[in-house]
Amino acid sequence: MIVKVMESVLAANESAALRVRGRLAGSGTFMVNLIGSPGAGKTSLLERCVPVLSRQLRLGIIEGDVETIRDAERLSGLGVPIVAVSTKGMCHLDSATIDEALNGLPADLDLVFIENVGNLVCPAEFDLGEAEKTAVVSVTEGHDKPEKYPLLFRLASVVVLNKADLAPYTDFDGAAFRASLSRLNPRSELFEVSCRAGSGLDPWISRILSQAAAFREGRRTKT
Ligand SMILES: Nc1nc2c(ncn2[C@@H]2O[C@H](COP(=O)(O)OP(=O)(O)O)[C@@H](O)[C@H]2O)c(=O)[nH]1
Ligand SMILES: [Mg+2]
Repeated sequence: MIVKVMESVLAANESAALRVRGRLAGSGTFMVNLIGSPGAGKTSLLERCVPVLSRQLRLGIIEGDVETIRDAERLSGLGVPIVAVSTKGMCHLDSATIDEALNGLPADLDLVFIENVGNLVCPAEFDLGEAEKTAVVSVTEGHDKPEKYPLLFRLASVVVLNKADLAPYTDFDGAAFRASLSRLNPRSELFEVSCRAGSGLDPWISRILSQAAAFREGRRTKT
């Protein structure tokens, strides 16, 4: 019975995700779903990169949070449109919510970032109609996270490994992390960064720029 309920929730989510995907294909808007634990650095990544990306792209942000709109407030000085979604306790965003949130953003954007609710499990299960999922993890969480939360790492085209500045103070095993990642998803691209130091971000920014441009031109090859 519980399985049936879950199936119908996911089926409803899938139909709204199709609607969102069609809508974004029509406007040529590349949408990236950032998924990671609370504290991994999702908002910090946006704080660092949005000022650079918004020089070249028309950009919007959908900020998901369980209770507050603090992250949206943190980003409000960046000069890009933001829709804050408070899920009121729900541990993930769903596609119907994203469809509605997109109504609050300009229709002709090149790029939309979603900061999903901090969680490595449920957000991976819900397709939001995004072009790609990006897992944001940090060295302080431990190198075993891909093995423990495999769905996210199987689905994420991109993994951002943050807090490289703290690596010397942890027992994070980069080789073990990379081995798990390539076993779960050999095609995923890994970017090792420090949002604190501002290091390692340029390759990620360049990739977003080229993917957004290719998406807009409709010639992005499916991964
Ligand atoms: N040392 C260090 N701290 C970071 C880095 N990136 C983010 N933080 C800190 O980690 C905490 C959580 O970051 P936040 O962006 O709010 O994470 P979110 O919950 O995933 O959005 C904040 O105190 C940040 O200042 C980093 O690269 N290095
Ligand atoms: Mg955040």
